[in-house]
Amino acid sequence: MKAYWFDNLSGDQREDHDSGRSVTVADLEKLGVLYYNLSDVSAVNQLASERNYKNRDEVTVSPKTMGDVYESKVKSFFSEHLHEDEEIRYILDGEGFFDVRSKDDDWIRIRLQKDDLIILPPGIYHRFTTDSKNYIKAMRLFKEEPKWTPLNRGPELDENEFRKEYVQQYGL
Ligand code: KMT
Ligand code: NI
Repeated sequence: MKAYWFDNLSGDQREDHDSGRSVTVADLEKLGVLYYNLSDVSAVNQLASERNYKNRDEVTVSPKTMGDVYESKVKSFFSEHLHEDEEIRYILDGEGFFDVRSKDDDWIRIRLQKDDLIILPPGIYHRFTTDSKNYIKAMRLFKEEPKWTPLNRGPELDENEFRKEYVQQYGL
């Protein structure tokens, strides 16, 4: 895992976009973003059961597994959105970037690789992309009644109760 401020330069979303200014795990925690490095799936199972996760799947995001829809999938993952439930991703192979919005609405880029696990709180604006190697395999964990549909950012989302709760809890 490596977290840093996104450079906001134009260019392919899959490039590093590293401004050179790093962000710590403690900084991420202040946004409600939790990071773990877990090499053993039994530790993932324990975390999942503590947080009442009941379902999971595995997805491989790559041209090989997705064929023609790969490029459009990668673009759709990269549209800024939130969920009304936690988002847990455990990286099994490859690499990718989760970008999350800071308190000042800037982007923090989080590079994840094998054994990295991230928990994004409900209501945080974020987006995802593969890196220039175009390959990531991840476990996605869901609660019993998942409400993890991406809600794309727009003015009306300021009124969303999960967004309001997030803003209130983390003092944005
Ligand atoms: C997400 O939340 O955008 C995804 O699930 C992307 C694939 S998982 C790395
Ligand atoms: Ni998401």
